[in-house]
Amino acid sequence: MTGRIGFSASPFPADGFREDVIAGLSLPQKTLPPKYFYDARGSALFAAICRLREYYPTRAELALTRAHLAGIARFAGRGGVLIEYGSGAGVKSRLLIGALAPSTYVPVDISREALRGAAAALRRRFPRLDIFAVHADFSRPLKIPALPGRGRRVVYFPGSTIGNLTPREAQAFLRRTRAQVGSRGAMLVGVDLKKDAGVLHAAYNDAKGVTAAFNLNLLNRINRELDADFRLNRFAHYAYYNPTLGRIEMHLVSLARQQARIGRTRFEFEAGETIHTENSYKYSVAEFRALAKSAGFRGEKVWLDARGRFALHGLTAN
Ligand code: AVI
Repeated sequence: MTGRIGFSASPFPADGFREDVIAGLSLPQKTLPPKYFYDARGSALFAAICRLREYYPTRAELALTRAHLAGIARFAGRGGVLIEYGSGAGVKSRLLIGALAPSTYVPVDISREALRGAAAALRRRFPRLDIFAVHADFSRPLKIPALPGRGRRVVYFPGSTIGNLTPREAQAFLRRTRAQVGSRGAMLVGVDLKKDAGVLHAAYNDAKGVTAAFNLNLLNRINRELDADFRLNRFAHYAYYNPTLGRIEMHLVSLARQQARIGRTRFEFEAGETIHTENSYKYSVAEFRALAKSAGFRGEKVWLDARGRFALHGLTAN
């Protein structure tokens, strides 16, 4: 029997790009939300980051998934409903689907194109699998429509994207996920571990300048989509590890005193002033378990890669 394929769109808040950018640049510490990195060029640059020698998280997570696949499948169980936050286009998703043999696979992503592409590719690889793609922004409260599949719900959230939320946002996000999977459900979440600051610094300051291009592309996108006039050669990429807060901070530094216009709104920049574009929190196993506990999950299992750089947490309802 061939699997069914479905597509649903959760009601999207009106496109808030302009409002978010203007609100963020009006704060005392100018800020831009990292979710806007991912236009077509930003997504291509992020894919290039994942292949960089210095950017270890992608390889480390894939290696640990391969090494511990049988244990991960035992924890998550077979034949249930696998919900992935992300399009499911990657090798890790295929490994997991192969090992868990879910009755239904539900990729949730903000990009319609990424979802359609991934669903078509998965359909070829797993012809019997029911795929129910949901076009939605999972960083906001999410209503997944009644699912056709039966069985335990397991949410898969790889890539340490949870690290791009503040701990408070991550707690709220985990709480919503806990409600979504129910009392019998589980979550598999990829989390980057705390480590030597030099290794972290190199991962976000690569020699080829791909991360710099990724960061600056945000201004490019604002120029293109919001009728703005940022001069990209007057801003520079700046990323460092903040040990007190346990996070990489990415900024764009203004190289001169200057103005930029977005539509009719003008913004002033002092020389050396920064726009804070991203946080990437790093958690020890104990820190992340404490966060998960505060959101109603129990950290039941954890798998690490051989070099102890990255963790996949297996959480169950508390
Ligand atoms: C998507 N996210 C987990 C990446 C990270 O490492 O925080 C985004 C990124 N930013 C710069 N390099 C990669």
